[in-house]
Amino acid sequence: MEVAPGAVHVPDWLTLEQQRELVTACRDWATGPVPIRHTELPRGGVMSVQTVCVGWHWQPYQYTRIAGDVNGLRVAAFPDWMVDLGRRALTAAYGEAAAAADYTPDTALINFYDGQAKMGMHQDKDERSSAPVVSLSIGDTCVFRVGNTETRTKPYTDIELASGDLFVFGGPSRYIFHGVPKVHEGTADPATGLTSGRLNITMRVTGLTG
Ligand code: MD3
Ligand code: FE
Repeated sequence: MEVAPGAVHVPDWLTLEQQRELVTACRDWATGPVPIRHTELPRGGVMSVQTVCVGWHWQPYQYTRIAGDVNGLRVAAFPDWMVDLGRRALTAAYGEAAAAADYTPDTALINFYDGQAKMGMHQDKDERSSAPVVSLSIGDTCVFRVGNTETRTKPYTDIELASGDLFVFGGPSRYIFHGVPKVHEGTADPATGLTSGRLNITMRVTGLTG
């Protein structure tokens, strides 16, 4: 379902088994080499969401290989199977005509939301590539706010993102304002391997080398 030009929602895309495998992989990443943490914002304050990165480490407003704001260690490598998953996600959202083989994500931001966590309206502009962003949701259902490219306020559309849902943001929607105003606590199916909270994995192309 196309929510805005280039913004395609594919509900229930991941099987339960894929969700369980992703939860296991994310648990491993969350415990090292660079553990999951509440990202500190440059103007003071910390995000309510907890984030761990793979491939490149994100901190506002840059990507590095080394997590200078956490423990100074290099983040885990971006696995080949995730490149593959990203390509299959692109095809699922945009169809066979999408040049999915040319899509090579090199970083994933893994966000964990407890029942109180939120993400304010923002644009993702730290990547030096305008390639699409692939988002996968596991666990609790949330309200996801899809805005516009001009302002962080109205008009926006609220949709629910549930466990197994895929969302791809490309083309004119790549620089859209978006956020997560609410997580519906306790809605996760324990069969996903997550007994509470919400996991969101976004794959991106940093446009960086080295
Ligand atoms: C639209 N994450 O990590 S996923 C983020 O659920 C982020 O954790 C949210 O926003 C989450 O930056 C939303 C959907 C999403 C992710 C990245 C986007 C939508 C996007 C980048 C550009 C446009
Ligand atoms: Fe974002």
